[in-house]
Amino acid sequence: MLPRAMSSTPIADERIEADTEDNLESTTTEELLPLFRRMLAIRRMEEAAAKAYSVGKIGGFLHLIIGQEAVCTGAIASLRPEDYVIATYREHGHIYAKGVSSREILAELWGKKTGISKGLGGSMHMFSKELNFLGGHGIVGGHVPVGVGAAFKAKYKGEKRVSVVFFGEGSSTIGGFAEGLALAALWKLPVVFICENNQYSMGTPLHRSMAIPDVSLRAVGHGMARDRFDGDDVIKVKRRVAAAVERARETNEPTLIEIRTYRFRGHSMSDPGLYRTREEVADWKRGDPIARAKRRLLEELKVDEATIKGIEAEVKEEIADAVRFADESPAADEYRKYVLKEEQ
Ligand SMILES: Cc1ncc(C[n+]2csc(CCOP(=O)(O)OP(=O)(O)O)c2C)c(N)n1
Repeated sequence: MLPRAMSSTPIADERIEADTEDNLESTTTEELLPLFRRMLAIRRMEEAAAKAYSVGKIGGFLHLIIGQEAVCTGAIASLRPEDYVIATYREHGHIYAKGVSSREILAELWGKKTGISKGLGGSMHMFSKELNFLGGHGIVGGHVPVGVGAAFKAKYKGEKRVSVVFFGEGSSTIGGFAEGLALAALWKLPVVFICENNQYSMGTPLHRSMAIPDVSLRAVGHGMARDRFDGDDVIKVKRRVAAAVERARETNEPTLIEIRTYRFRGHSMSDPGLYRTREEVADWKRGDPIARAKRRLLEELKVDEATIKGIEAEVKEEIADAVRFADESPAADEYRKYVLKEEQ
């Protein structure tokens, strides 16, 4: 048997340079301000959800994306409304970035009739046919071929639509991921695979589940374009994903992108996160994508404090209103029957 070190021989494929350097993309206030607002709304919405969960307003599982907001916000900002997005159970930010309101998202979490899946899907199963959001999936990696299927349909019908598939690094060791990549490359489908590498699959770090902990290298065996970079700058995410989206739209070439990020909270609400140190978490928090965008707005783009404060107040009100809406909406009938055990 080969010694371990020999099996990780560097693999040459530099069609697209892998990059973890801190090279900021230039931007404007007009571009960054709305993205800052969107990221902040996602964070405040999920903080409201965590609070509601702790007092029993939300049942089942709840996986938050706090810390990772720049990935879904930047990536989805590079899309057209007709493009498809499919994601995992950590999808509240993705569906918000696709255009579903915080009211409909929180109402769904609360199990209310007014939720985006009529209160029947809950945290892991949010869908929007109108906005081309294909879920919300609880089976790790199982949704990857579904996203590839959407791209197949788009190409078959000559629609010039792109399908963007989000997944965690844990998906990249799953059969559906391998099959999805293989078919997308073979059939030249307009897909962008986005791995949100938040360093842990539940409590397992990547190097304990993959011999080569560089997810983007999985593209090489399929002759597929790839990219790899840090996901704390929303503008960088938007630009780099936009390049892959354009390639998919114009040439039907798929791309695998690995974006390095970090979740500040546990895997789900029941995870105390004992597998990582406080120092590690604190270190990643220094790269908080929202604080970073705010600093860029204030220091580099010279946006005045009052404008930022105005946006923060607006977001606070949006989420307070969404919480009120969710509180006051009627429970889904099935929820009342099976969970609350009410007589109908
Ligand atoms: C096929 C399958 N196996 C196991 C699980 C249990 N499970 C739920 S989330 C998770 C970790 C996935 O980690 P990753 O893909 O990195 O995504 P993250 O949660 O970090 O966003 C596991 C193993 C599952 N839902 N589906």
